[in-house]
Amino acid sequence: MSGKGRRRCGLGAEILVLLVQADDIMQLYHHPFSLDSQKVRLALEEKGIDYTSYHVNPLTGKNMDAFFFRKNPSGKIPVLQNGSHIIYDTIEIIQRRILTYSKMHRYIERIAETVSSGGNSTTLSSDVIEWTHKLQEWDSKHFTLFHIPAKHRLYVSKFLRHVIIARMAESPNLASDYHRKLKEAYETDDKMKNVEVLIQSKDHLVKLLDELEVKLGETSYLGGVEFNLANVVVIPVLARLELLKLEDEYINIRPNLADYWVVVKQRPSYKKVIGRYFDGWRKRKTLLKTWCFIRMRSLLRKY
Ligand SMILES: N[C@@H](CCC(=O)N[C@@H](CS)C(=O)NCC(=O)O)C(=O)O
Repeated sequence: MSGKGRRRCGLGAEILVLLVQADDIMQLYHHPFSLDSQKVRLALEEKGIDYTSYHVNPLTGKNMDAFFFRKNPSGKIPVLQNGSHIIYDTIEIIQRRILTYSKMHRYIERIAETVSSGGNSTTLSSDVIEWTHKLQEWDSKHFTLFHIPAKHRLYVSKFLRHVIIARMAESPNLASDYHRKLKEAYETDDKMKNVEVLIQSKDHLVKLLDELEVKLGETSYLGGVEFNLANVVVIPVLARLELLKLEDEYINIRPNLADYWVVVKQRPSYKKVIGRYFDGWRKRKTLLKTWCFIRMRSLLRKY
């Protein structure tokens, strides 16, 4: 689903919505560029959970808009809103939603045997919890930034600083949050000068991938012989490596991981959440759209 819009879901989730949600459908603020957004969307797609989708592009500074900042003063995505309840911790979003869904699914199964969820597990396995935490600890942000040409990285970072200052002027009541964000932007620029940050992030990644390689030698998917939700936190990491053209260095040298990557890319959830933006020629189109926006706004000084 692109932009704003509501997705129809399978029979299981639809009955779930009718039974459970007399209140609002969840709203997800996310973007295809964001690794954590991809994790959450893959989980929602795999479980057939209905939600309203809003794109918030962090590269064009949309996450700095006051309406979004009021929801999440860290300006980070994804953010899940259910009525007045706002969750912005990725682990909590995945685990909380899965738990709620699974619990309700068991309830529905008791009263209507015909309902099927499209998933294979109704309990949250220890693999999901373990790997969600493990991969969440990996510093994907600095790793990604280190692999973007400095010229482009600095251009975007300067643009974003202007955006923060412009939004701060419009909403002085949020000044302290915007100040924190500005400080964070300068700190990120400083970290890019420290190669030790890259080395640490690389070492951490290699350790995780080595561990995955062993696990995938035991079962076809992480955590079992069938696809389960532990895998939704792995897929975006592999997609990020491919996007950065690092698949030979990190994926293809590990045979089990390479086979796994070919298989999971066939899943409809992958195609919907990642493939439609980044596979083949689409990658160029997706990146170019954002790049042109930033260039134009910078040239016109319209932040
Ligand atoms: N709240 C999240 C953090 C999510 C996060 O770091 N999001 C990134 C994209 S994957 C983001 O929004 N970056 C934009 C920014 O920091 O301005 C968590 O659970 O750790």
